Amino acid sequence: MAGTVGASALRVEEVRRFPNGGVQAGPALYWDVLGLYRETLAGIREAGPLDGVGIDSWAVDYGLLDERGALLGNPVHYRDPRTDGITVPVPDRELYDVTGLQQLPFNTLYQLVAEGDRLDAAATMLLIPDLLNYWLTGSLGAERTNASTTQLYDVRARTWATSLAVRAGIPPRLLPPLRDPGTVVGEAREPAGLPVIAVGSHDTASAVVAVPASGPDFAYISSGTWSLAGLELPAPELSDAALAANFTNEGGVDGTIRFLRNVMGLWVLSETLRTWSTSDLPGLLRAAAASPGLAAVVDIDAPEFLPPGDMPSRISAACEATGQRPPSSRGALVRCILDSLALAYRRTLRAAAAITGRTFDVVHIVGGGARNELLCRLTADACGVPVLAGPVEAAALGNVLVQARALGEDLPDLASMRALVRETQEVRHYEPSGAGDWDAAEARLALCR
Ligand code: LFR
Repeated sequence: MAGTVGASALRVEEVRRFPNGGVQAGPALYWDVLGLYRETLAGIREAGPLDGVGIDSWAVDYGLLDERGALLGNPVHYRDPRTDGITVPVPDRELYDVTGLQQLPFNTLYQLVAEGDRLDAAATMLLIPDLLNYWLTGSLGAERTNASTTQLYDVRARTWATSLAVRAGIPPRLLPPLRDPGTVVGEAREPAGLPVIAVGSHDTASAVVAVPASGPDFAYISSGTWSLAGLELPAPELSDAALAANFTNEGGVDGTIRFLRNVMGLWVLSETLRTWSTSDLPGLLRAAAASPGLAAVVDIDAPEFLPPGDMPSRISAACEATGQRPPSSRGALVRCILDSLALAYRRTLRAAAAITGRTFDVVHIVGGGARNELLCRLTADACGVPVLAGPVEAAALGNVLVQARALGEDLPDLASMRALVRETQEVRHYEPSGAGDWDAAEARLALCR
């Protein structure tokens, strides 16, 4: 994406798009990281003269480098089952106290433990954006927002949690110096001299920068492959209630905390389309809108929806296991996915508010899911508050806003960045309609848990 930022001006446009997904090769699911690097270089070339470049991506995954800085093996995809059954000799309460992170099987901590003695040959671990930055500039480092997703970062001390790493058997030499979003990583080798800037390199951190909130009482859903649903806090919330509900405290730009939970997201829908070998999303969404609401709901966060595969069969099985009739048409199945997502948003956002003692009077949906009108409408109905949907390209906007500030643009804080997003980007408004008995749907699932 190429972006332009100025007084009353903010724009991003697509320069180059390429597919990115898991590559199953033999027993492991990998990322094609060299392909991503090649496409990144091509994209930078195609964008023409630039003032800077910043990279954000999904979190938790990494490449290992040897002493010379050469890549040791291909980065593994977080949906690979290699962390199944992996544990660390640190009690959950203590782990949470230090890192504030939700337990997800794919946290970097567990992935590194799963590497076993392959770590012996490694000198450095670089998260994906840091790896691409390293290849662009030669500079080694770990951008803080993404480091905070590893479960190896001390969320209060804002340092690597080295003693925790040691107890888990991870050599602290692997953890490179931390860097803040908004600092310069270095100059690209090609095109020579192009400033490479650390942004909120965790895509969710960048997306939340561009949430067009005007007041303090908002909830957000960064909606794409995952739906990251939660609140922005000034400090981590590490209570027993937060731990029990498995909320995460990820580090944001300007020292904020993203108190949220990973909801399984549109991944379940995209895998469904892949299973059906169709790309007719608009047709399926029309059919879903015409199907009866809340006819069947599933716990979309159940672990069986994490790995790639045949989601329609998994959804039917989940309906049967909870005494509900499985959806009998494609439209009804898509409706079940969207109803279940909206129900999970409601559950998650209400829990976030209850645990923190805060309230929200609006839910912002940013990312690709903001385009999904049915999902936005259902979210407003489920949560009982208005939904403001957009911008779709929130992560790219948050990325360029932080770059622009680093390059001298007058955007002193998140509030000024968000005001610029409000002024320049399209946002759609959905009022709750009162449709659907969401309490009953929630009770139906709770009874079966
Ligand atoms: C979203 C995201 C989530 C993270 C997941 C895996 O793209 O970055 O925030 O939990 O991907 O890295």
